[in-house]
Amino acid sequence: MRRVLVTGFEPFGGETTNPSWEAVKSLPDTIDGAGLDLLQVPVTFGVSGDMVVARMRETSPDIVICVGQAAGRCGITVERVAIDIADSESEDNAGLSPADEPVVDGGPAAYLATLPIKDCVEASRAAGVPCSVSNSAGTYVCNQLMYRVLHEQAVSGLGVMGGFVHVPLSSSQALTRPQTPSMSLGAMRAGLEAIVSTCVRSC
Ligand code: PCA
Repeated sequence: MRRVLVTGFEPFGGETTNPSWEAVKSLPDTIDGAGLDLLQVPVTFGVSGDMVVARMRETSPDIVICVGQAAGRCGITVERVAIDIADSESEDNAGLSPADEPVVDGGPAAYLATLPIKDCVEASRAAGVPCSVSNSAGTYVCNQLMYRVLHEQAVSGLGVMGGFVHVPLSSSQALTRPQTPSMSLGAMRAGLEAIVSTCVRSC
């Protein structure tokens, strides 16, 4: 049985929920015969990467898909690349705000997602959920986590696919922010399910 590790984040930046975890925790136990392991991680540089890498070493998932919130984006976005930079003026949940630091000392400048990103986008669209490729996961905690996952897969040789998916704010987060793009948790879940299914079928 294929194993898929899917992660979501705790709330940050003054929000009381994070739609990445709300959507991830609603995924089924299995998709297309693959077993899902769902993990919530903190919005902290270092610790979030350490937690996911530890889980990968424990359970050897074939596929790792990390999910995070990207306020301001209109649809689901499948990230193409993670860069070896941690840089943020806003603090993470532990009060860290690194400037121009490497995610992994001496690591390559970037890793490309090993998920079939275009097929994932098409699958989400076919499920009726707006989705596109993003060419930057930023330089905050999400980029750091994507980089750590791809670095671990590259150096350990374990696992087949890794990548990162950003979701917009949920409709409930945007209720009083009418100018802010949002999506229902049900649509996010449907898009993520289509993405996981695509990865499992091409693994
Ligand atoms: N989004 C942030 C970190 C946690 C999350 O959900 C990001 O895009 O870096």
